[in-house]
Amino acid sequence: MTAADKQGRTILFHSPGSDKAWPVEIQKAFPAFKVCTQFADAEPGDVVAAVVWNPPPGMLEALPNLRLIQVVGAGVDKLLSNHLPEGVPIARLVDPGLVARMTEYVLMHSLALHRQMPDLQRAQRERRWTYLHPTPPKRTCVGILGLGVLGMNCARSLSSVGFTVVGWSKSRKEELDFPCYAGPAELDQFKQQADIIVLLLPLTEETENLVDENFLATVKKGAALINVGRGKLVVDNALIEALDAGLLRHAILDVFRTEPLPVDHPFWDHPKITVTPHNSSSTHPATALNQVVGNIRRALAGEPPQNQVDPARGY
Ligand code: NDP
Ligand code: OXD
Repeated sequence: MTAADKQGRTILFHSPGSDKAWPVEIQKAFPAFKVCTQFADAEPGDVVAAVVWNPPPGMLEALPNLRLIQVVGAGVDKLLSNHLPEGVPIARLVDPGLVARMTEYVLMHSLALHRQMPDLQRAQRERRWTYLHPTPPKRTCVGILGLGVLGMNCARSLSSVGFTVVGWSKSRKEELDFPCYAGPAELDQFKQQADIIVLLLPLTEETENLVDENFLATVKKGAALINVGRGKLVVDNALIEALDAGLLRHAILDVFRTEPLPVDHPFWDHPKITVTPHNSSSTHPATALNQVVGNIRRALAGEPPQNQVDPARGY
């Protein structure tokens, strides 16, 4: 009997609300395995790989022979906030489709903010003919906090349509064709330049509440904010106060501390806030299946997965 014969034969898929094609396609790729979409249908000791999005606490710890935790998304903050089985590799997705949709969203809203669409829409609602002079995108600096897979692609795309771009990340990025700052000591230099600030950071102990009263007090006056990272990067009250005081001119919010955003939350009808329901981007089997299948095959062969997450780093 080979090592492969001794290992379990169940793949658990737990991602309520995702595309129904996921478990079907995984089953096609692994015909000799049982793909369970319900934890209750799986024999815990037989599960070798768990493909998950926000699994309930305790579920993964109950699988003693697990070899891979594959997240069907890019962010792992929720997953890492659970107790997880020791030593089981965790992989996140780097999905070209997710990158492309996120880039569209950031580009679309950066263009709309650059062309002062919130002011024009307000003027229309009030039946005011308000001529706002259009300016070239070079005069608008889009600052991206988080120059990872998503942030870097957004930066390239924004540059290609003519925006001035600056970035900020944890480690220094060399040889980029736009200025990039690194670490807390250089955050102010970044903020002094950005007319539109895009949050594409993971939620970690270091980034939680980064956009607080102090942060907002030192942004360029009248800057705009786009948050597509995670809701907890931003302190809600501080954001509302900064908008009301005119420190910020508008905020585009796709992610929230509590999702769905509670119906009585003040963000819903704030005149300077645009709310979208965490749909700036999403992962699809058409562009991400190969990576999931490849990682399961690697796990079965005893190899580390692609796009492995470092739990100590938090992303
Ligand atoms: P990556 O891991 O590829 O990139 C993260 C970036 O953030 C890196 O550049 C990293 O710096 C930087 N970073 C992390 N911690 C810090 C810190 N303390 N200070 C400064 N920079 C920091 O992630 P992705 O680009 O794939 O995704 C980013 C986030 O976007 C996800 O974690 C998720 O929360 C969110 N997301 C939201 C979606 C939505 O639908 N709204 C969809 C998908 C993702 P360094 O390069 O030095 O490591
Ligand atoms: C993700 C997300 O992290 O959808 O993939 O937010």
